[in-house]
Amino acid sequence: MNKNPQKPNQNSKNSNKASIMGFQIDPSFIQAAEHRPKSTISDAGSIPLIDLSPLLHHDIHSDPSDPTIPNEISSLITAIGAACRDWGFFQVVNHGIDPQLLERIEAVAVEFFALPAEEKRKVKRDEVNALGYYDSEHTKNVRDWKEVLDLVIREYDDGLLVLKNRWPEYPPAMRETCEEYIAVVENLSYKLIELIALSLNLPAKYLNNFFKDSSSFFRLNYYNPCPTPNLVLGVGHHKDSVALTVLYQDQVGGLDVKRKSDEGWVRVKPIPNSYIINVGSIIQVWTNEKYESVEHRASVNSEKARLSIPFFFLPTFSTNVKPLEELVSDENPAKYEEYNWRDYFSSHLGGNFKKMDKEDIQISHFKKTTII
Ligand SMILES: O=C(O)CCC(=O)C(=O)O
Repeated sequence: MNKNPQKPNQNSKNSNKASIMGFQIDPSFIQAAEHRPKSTISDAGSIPLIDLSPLLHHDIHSDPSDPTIPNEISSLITAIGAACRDWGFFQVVNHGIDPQLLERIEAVAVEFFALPAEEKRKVKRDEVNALGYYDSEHTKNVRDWKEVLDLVIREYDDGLLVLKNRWPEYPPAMRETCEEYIAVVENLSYKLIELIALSLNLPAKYLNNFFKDSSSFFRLNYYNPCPTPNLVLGVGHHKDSVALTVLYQDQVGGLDVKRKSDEGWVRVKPIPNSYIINVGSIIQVWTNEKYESVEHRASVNSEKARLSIPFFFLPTFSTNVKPLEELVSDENPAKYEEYNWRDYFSSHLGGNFKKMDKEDIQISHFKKTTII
């Protein structure tokens, strides 16, 4: 890991730096007092840990009421259902992805972010095509203390929304390693979505069709050390608007999750070769809130750079997202109006690109009002 990396580009001519605790910090990074992270955040009582090793020995049966489902798989389905309901987050081990591939993807990512700023800017995101390198992303209108490289698994261009990968020339192994990685992490995402479908008493492959020609994307997040970690966030508090996030992180730690039971922040303890899975807003709508998308954020620290690699598992852009018929009833009517995934996704891009005067569109905007 590069121990002396460059800061997010706060040296640009436009930045008005303020002296904070003796450090020159661009004020656009500074979080409002109520969102600043405490330095004492604990990893005790954190998200459930689930062992996926039963999947290494058994297939996933398609019918949730099939009496021949092995006990180990039934227990796994129950554990995943409980984690989605109670936490919206869980951590998995024994997922079957080769640890050497994880080492290789970490290595190319670290090598890329250690390149000189001019080299990284050769693949910089712009207002037309939202993919590539970026160091000024905003979450809820506050700048994140991070650099990213965004890529999609399937390029897209409908004239208004353009998503074309910008592959860096260096490190030379970047493209091949990412493509190899994407294939296996997508496969893991399918297994997880099948277990989630079974936990909802739906056939295992019930949700799979939504992901045919998926709009899934893949991000490398790099958080440089920060002299004032109590004032900024690597990624501000947010909920993922995706179906499922499948995140790999290095051993530094910094992902904080808002615990549903008491709304307290807890740190996710890094476990070697594990993944952190969270339910996004699309699953929240599909399940009519049985499973909810939960707030999380990335804290930074003053000593070590941190790398995280989320894979955002997303439906095809033409999907109209609405509560699944099987999960609504007279007693539990649909809580959301239908929305189009492409339009929703596209409306978010501007807000991530720069500071805006208004908040991004959220699924709460599609929530039906209850008349009593
Ligand atoms: O780096 C992390 O652990 C969290 C990243 C995240 O929430 C995001 O990229 O949306």
